[in-house]
Amino acid sequence: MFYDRARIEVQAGRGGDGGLSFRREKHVPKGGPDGGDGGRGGDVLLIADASLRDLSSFRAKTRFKAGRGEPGRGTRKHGADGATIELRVPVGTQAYGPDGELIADLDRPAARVVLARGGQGGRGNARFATPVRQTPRFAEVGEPAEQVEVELRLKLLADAAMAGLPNAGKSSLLRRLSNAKPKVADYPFTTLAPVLGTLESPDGVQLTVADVPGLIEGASEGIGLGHEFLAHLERARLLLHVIDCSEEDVGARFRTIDNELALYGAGLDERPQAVVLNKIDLLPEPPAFPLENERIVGVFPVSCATGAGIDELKLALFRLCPAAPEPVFDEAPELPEFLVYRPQPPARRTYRLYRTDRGFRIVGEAPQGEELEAVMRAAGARKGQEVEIGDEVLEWQ
Ligand SMILES: Nc1nc2c(ncn2[C@@H]2O[C@H](COP(=O)(O)OP(=O)(O)OP(=O)(O)O)[C@@H](O)[C@H]2O)c(=O)[nH]1
Ligand SMILES: [Mg+2]
Repeated sequence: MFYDRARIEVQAGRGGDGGLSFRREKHVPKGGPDGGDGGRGGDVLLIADASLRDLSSFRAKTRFKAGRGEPGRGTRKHGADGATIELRVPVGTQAYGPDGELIADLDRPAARVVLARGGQGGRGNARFATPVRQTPRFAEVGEPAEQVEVELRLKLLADAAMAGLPNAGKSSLLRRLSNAKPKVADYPFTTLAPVLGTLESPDGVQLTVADVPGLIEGASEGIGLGHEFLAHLERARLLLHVIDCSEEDVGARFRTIDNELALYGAGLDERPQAVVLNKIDLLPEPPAFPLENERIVGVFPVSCATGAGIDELKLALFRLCPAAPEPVFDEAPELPEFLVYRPQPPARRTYRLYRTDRGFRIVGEAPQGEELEAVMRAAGARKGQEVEIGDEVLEWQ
């Protein structure tokens, strides 16, 4: 099986609390504050890994939780940062947020994005000592962590992708054109999962071509196998529309597929198509293609059985899919910027939360109601502890 979708739940680590501690030395009854800062919570990252083929690694496990920051301790010891989690996904993976919004597009090897950011550690009480406040009996609570549910969708990145009815000879063509060896058989729906092949021109230019399961009428509405895989055509620069020309009415069969591409949307109805008239060995002479259409950038009669027309098609592919230009750096090379979309930065908090020796203190615009409860729960408030908000002191229930 080929897994091109996965739903995962990720949680970053909460920041460690600041330490609340006073120096203890022999013969010194009460030393100054020495609580260190809490460690940062770990992030959850997605990283594009060119060695992965699909998202099957998320079949077994779908929940990921990064490490929390350790609390700060006495003698100004900084708490350790929480462990970050790196989730590896194939190149071409897109991440969608809870409302279906695109969060990130990992469209090249080593692209990385932070899905959930760990909380900052709280400051220890050593940081709050001033000449007038020599014994601060409070320390900052670590920030809560982000948590998000993400849908991962793999959309193959290929220069050209095959489109066509079952049995047209798409897999046979990929075998002829590239190094890939997809299964070929004389029944429809032989290909059940997309296959990528690479072809190389004599001067070393590489192209990737995707073989995608056959499409049938209604594919755009979910009929047959093709629909699930139409997404893999979305990012191809060129469609190789393969037609078995030994059968009747080549034009009608072209239109059936073309119509499904248009109904699917996502720009497939505007994508240039190279029409491949396959199986010419079964005809006395190559047929003419009856349609004129500005999206058709070429018509190629071929036989995957004999190899006729294949070299011409290969040459045309290199012409039709020019290599993407290398990025040019005028000045010092910039650091690569892979991230396309960023998750919203966490809203600036309107308050600060401190731990005191009797409970907690909130300074600034305190949250209310359920939000307050959630914040206090995350901070680890226990029944009976004091929560000081402005001039008010509550007993936590
Ligand atoms: N005579 C002849 N037969 C061909 C040619 N190309 C493919 N075939 C045969 O057509 C049948 C289907 O070929 P496939 O390459 O599996 O077709 P496909 O489009 O990948 O089919 P699906 O994966 O089912 O969508 C096989 O029996 C092939 O041997 C050709 O040029 N001439
Ligand atoms: Mg096939």
